[in-house]
Amino acid sequence: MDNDKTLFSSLKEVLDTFKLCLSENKEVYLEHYVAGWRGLVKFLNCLGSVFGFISKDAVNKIKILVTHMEGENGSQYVTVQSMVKYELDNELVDLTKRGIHPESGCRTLLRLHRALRWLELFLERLRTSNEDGKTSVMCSESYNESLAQHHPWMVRKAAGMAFCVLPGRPAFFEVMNVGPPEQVVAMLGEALPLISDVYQITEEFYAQHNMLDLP
Ligand code: 1Q0
Repeated sequence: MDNDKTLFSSLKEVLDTFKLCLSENKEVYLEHYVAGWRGLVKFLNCLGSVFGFISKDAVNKIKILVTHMEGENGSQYVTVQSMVKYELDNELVDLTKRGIHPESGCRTLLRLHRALRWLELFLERLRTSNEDGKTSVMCSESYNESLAQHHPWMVRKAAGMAFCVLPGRPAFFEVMNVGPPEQVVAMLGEALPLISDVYQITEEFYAQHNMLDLP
């Protein structure tokens, strides 16, 4: 996957993947969740090598989840809900401090889940911004409201520096390859409620199981 240099054709396709995440009874399919993140990482890679440390971490987390999904207990890793139940029932999660399960599916997914909140906040700002809106400001505000609260000082600092070199809104819209700005805004308006649903459902499920602070 590290060597996957194929460019995605449009951000719409990536965001559409998140639509596929929800089953009829509101479970979150890991396969599509992971596919969505893969697509986002490709997008991130298009923005330049300063984001390499972010994309590396995301790729690493995706790989951990895929290893579980393709492993001998893969049938337990179909949805977020089945994964959580399986890992909790079999004591495969470090609940209070880091221990013998540093790569549990639950703690790994939680990191991506928190990043999904950043994505939701960022895309919402992008959607409602005007032509001269600053992507670096939108990005850091969204980060401060979400992921930053879980990151140590060094990571926050490095992230802040990377945000400064984000391209402006017009260049961003272009890389998204969705069409003219009105179309981007419309696409975001359609995609965001679904991303938000996936986020909320995961959040509530993790909360019910007291797992929002996994080490
Ligand atoms: C567009 C700019 C992208 C900015 C992404 C914001 C996220 C910043 C995160 C910085 C984290 C970096 C490195 C490592 C962090 C880990 O310590 C942390 C915790 O893990 P652990 O194992 O140490 O407990 N990891 C995380 O918090 C996971 C972070 C995953 C970030 C995944 C970001 C993938 C980004 C996709 C970009 C999508 C852009 C789409 C926008 C489209 C709009 C045009």
